Amino acid sequence: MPHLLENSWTFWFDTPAAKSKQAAWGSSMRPIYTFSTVEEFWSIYNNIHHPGKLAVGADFYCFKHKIEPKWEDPICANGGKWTANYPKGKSDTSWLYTLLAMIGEQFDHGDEICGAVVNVRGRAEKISIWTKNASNEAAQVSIGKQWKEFLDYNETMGFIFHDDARKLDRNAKNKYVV
Ligand code: MGP
Repeated sequence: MPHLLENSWTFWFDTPAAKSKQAAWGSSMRPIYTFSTVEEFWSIYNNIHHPGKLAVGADFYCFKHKIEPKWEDPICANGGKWTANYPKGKSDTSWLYTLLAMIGEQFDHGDEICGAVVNVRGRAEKISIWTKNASNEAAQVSIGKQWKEFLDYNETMGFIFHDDARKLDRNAKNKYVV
C-alpha cells in the first residue's frame, strides 16, 4: 500500500532559456509533476536535477496542489516568505530537508505553508518557504524557527511580505527575523 501524504504537491519549473526581458514574469513557469504519496515523491525526486545541477536562472518550486507559486494566487496574495541563502552548489541537502519537512507535515503551522522554491542564481542559491497570512506573526515566526532547526541553519533568516516585494521590489525589508 502506498503511503498517502496529508496534502498533494506539485513541482513547478521555470526555465532560464524561456525567460526573456519582454515576457511577463512567470509566463514560462510550468507545473511538471503532482504527487500524493511518499513513493511518488521519491520516484520523482530521484529522477530530477537537484539545485546544484540546475542552470543559472532556474526557479524550481514545490507547492501544495492547486496553489500557484505566484503573488497573484489568492491563497498566496496576503502571504510572505522566509529565505535561506546558500553559496553556489551548497543548497541540495537543505532543499531536500525542506521538501521532507513540508510534505511530512513537520511544521506546527503547516496549514500556513503554500510551498517552497529554490532560485538558482550566478553566485548563490536561495530557498524560500511561502506562507499564507503574513500578518499572523506568531505562525510565521514559528515556521521560521522550526525551519532553521530542521536545516541546522546558523545565520539570520528574514521574512518579507509579498505585498512589500510587489510594491518596493528589492527595497522590501524583512518584517520578521529569526
Ligand atoms: P525573485 O525571482 O523573487 O527575486 O523576483 P530574485 O531571485 O532575487 O531576482 P532575480 O532577478 O535574480 O530573478 C524578481 C522579480 O520577479 C520581482 O521583482 C518581480 O518583478 C518578479 N516576480 C517575482 N515573483 C515571485 C513574482 C510573482 O509572484 N508575481 C509577479 N507578477 N512577479 C514576480
